[in-house]
Order: sequence, then structure tokens, then C-alpha cells
Amino acid sequence: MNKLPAKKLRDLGAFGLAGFASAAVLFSVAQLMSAFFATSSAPLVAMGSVFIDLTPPWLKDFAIATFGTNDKLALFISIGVVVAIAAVLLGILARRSFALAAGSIVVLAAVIGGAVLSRPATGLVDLTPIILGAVAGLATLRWLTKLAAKSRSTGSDAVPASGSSRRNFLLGSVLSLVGAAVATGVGKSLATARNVADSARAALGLPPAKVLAQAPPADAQIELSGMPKFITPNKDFYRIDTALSVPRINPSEWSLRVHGMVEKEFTLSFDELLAEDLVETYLTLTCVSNPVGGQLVGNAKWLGYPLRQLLERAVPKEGADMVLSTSIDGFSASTPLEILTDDRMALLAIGMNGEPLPLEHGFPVRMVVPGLYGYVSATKWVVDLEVTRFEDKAAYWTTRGWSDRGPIKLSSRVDVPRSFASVPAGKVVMGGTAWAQTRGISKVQVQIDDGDWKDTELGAEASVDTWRQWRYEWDGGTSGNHTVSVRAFDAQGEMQTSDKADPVPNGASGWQRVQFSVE
Ligand SMILES: Nc1nc2c(c(=O)[nH]1)N[C@H]1C(S)=C(S)[C@@H](COP(=O)(O)O)O[C@H]1N2
Ligand SMILES: [Mo]
Repeated sequence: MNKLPAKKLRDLGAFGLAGFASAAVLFSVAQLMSAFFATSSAPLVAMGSVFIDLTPPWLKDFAIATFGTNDKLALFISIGVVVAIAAVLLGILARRSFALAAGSIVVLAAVIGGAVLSRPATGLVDLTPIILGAVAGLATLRWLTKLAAKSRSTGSDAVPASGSSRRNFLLGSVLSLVGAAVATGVGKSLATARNVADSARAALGLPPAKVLAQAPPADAQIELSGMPKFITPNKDFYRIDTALSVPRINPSEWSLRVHGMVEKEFTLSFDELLAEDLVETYLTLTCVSNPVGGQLVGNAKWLGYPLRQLLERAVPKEGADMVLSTSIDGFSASTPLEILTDDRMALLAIGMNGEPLPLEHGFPVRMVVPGLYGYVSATKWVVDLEVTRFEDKAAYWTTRGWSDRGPIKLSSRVDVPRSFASVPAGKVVMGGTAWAQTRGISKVQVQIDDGDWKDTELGAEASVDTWRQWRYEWDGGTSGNHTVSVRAFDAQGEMQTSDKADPVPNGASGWQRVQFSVE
């Protein structure tokens, strides 16, 4: 192998560093400026969002399976690594030809600009951050590559560059990086200061419900260490969405447009919504991406206005069979009109467990619909309801390979013991959760190793729309490995299917089997 002379290596390193520092300046300046424009005018947000929208179902599923609800962090880190490598290569390219490197940056900026413009609710002015960022990045590259060239050893190895020119280059690079860090920090605080959604949420007092939900009976909760809380605290509630930066909506600027195949189109403001007769309901939400035994399920008390009443006001026309709900960031869900108008408690919700919706859970207004997976019903940051037909319109995930309808499958889970837990010899208390929203759970059974299926004790039922907990006392077995399997039955006696299915296209199925060992 040919070894690069140390001199050349040093030179490449210097230009690589120049490229890296210039990219840092480009992105941080754009990030800082994005505080004054649409959130998706920030390059990382725009690129990440486009990437998410282009993600095929198998990759989405892989990301959620691998990174869980950290999938967004994983995406940002991946983009960051790719950008950093590209930046170093661009710096090295600039050593050959500054014009070529500059041209590449302009092309990259144009691609990012395209990503910004492709986001919902962005316009030409939202290109300002990337344009200013690109100008700052180019200027930095010009400056640093000049310093790097000056610090380059002239002539033979025996005549090193003067120490001062090398110092100048290093100083320039450090200055650029520190400047980038400062710009990022200032951008962060600016964005926080300009975030009206947080302060509006803090100031919002929820009106009391006209129809109160009956509090769940105390023994809906099975007291056993390791069991989930019957009511999931907001901070622990799973979060799944395509939003790389949480939409920040000022409720006084929020409105919901109801239109399409209706006799009376109208637009609802937040104050009008608050003035309606609101109802409370306990409801367990479930994500279609939840694997067998997974944690993408949560139970909360919701406060909102029945969608049935809202749609009655609009008077849907003959032939309509779907409501396409769209969020401010372009996500959409297709919900059967029939389900939104029957007597289940489908809500346009503003409250979650006694608080205004948390920003990540849809502030100020979202939908929640008993019995349907979130991707076809639970639109957060909802701003538009179009009454239409399945034949005419397709929702966000439908165009990406998922089913256009998503009733929640009858499911059950083992929470205790955890997979691969080791339990002391003697009696073992097991526990878990089962759900069949709108129908209710009538029975849960477990099977230890290859034994007979045994009925478990059920916690009290709070409502057919909420999950139900179970517990089972096992006398214990020989020390070594054991398994416990679980299956549930709905109120009509229908048994959970043992057929294994992946989440794509309409939800996972199969019985969960947990391995554990007795000490
Ligand atoms: N605006 C918007 N709403 C959305 C989504 C989304 O990506 N964007 N995802 C849906 C999905 S797939 C689920 S499972 C639920 C999750 O709601 P949560 O994050 O409050 O638990 O929100 C639904 N609503
Ligand atoms: Mo979901």
C-alpha cells in the first residue's frame, strides 16, 4: 500500500476540517434563522420529514421495532453523521477546486430548499434560513480554505509552513465551530421564547365536562409490582407520529374546517369548541405498529366534543362513507363515517387526564376513536375534516402500504414476569393486560409450559373501551426455564387468534409467549 506522505495527510485533514466547520456554520445559521419562519424551514427538520414521508412500511416498522419511540432521535443522528461525512469530503474537494465544492453546496442547498417547500404550510419566504445558511457556509469555506492553503508547507518536507499561519488556520476553524455552537444555542432559546403554544397551554383552563365519565373502579388496577398503571400518566403515554418537530399551534389561531360531501360546510374556532357541551370518556389507544407483547398502548381520560354531534351539524350527503382528517403537518387518517356517527364515544378531544392535551399528543385538538388503531383515527393537531369516500381519497399510511381500515385486534399481553426474568422458587404471581375496545374482555387465559390453559382473575372492567388487567397465581415449578403464554376472549366469547401476523398492513396478531426462569 502506498503511504500518503505526512504532509499531504495533514493538508487533507486541514481541508476536511474546513469543510466540517463550514457545514456546522451553514446548518446552525439556518437553524437560528428558522426560529422566525416555519418550523420545517430548518434544514434538518425539512430533510428528516421528507425522509420520513418516503419511508416504506417495512423500514418504519424496523425503526419502531429497533429504536422504539427513540426512532426520531435515531433519524437525526443518522442524518447528522451523513452530513458530517459529506462535509469533510466537500472540504477535501475544495482543496482541488473551490468552484466545484461551492457548486456542490449550492446544489445541496437547492435540494434542502426543495425539501422545505415540499412541507405543508411553507412558502418562498421559508427559504430564507437555508439561503442565509448557505451564504454563511460558503463564506466560511472560502475563508478557511484560504487559511488552510496558506498554512500548507511550501516546497519540501524540510521547509514546514510557519507556525503562525498554521495557528491562524486552527484559530479560524475553532472560531467557526464556536460560532456555530453559539448560533445553535441562541436559535434554541429564540424558538422557545417565540413558542406561543407552551404559554397558551399553560394559561388554558379546561371547561368542566357536561357528561362526566364514571371513575374506574379501584380494583381495575391489579396491585402487582411491574404492572402498568390502569390510567397511563401523560408523561408515560406512548408517542407515535411523523412529526419531527412537534407542531406548535396557538389555540387562538386554530380552526377546524369541516367540508366535502356535506350540506353545511363550516369552520370551528377553539372558543366555539370550548363553548360546546363537552364529555369525558376513558379510552385505550393502540398503535397499529404495536408488536405482540409491545408497549404502544395507553389508557387515558379524554375530554372533548362528540364527533357524532359535529358531523350532524354538517349533515353528510348520501354516498359519503369516510372522513379524512388532516393535521397541520400534513398527516391524514381515513375513518369510516359510520364509526364516527354511531353511538361510540368518538371525540374531538382537547383534554387528556385532566390537562389540556400535551403538545406531543396533539395540542390543542386531536381525534380519539374507540376501536380503531391510531393511524386511521387519532389525528393529532387536527385542522381539517373532509367528508368523502374511500373510493376517492386515501390517507397518509394507506398510500404507504397499510390497510385503509384499521379495527383494533383483540389482544393480550404478559407484563409480569418480564421476558427472561428470573423468579424465586415457590408461588409466582403473574399479571398482564388485554384489550378489545368497543367489545370488552370477558376472559383471559394463560398456559404455563405445555400445560392446560387456565382462567386468570380479571381486574374490574372500567368500560368496554378500556383495557382490562389480569392476574394469575402459579404454584411454581422446578428450577430452570419455563414459558407463559396468554390469550384473551372478548365479551361475545370470541377467542384471540393464534395466527401470527406482522404489524403491516393492519396490525400484529398471535399469542405472546414469555420465557422466564425459576431460581
Ligand atoms: N398529526 C398526526 N397525528 C397522528 C399521527 C401522526 O403521525 N401525525 N400518528 C397516529 C398514530 S399512528 C397513532 S398510534 C396515534 C398515537 O397517538 P399518541 O402519540 O398520542 O399516543 O396518533 C395518530 N395521530
Ligand atoms: Mo400508530
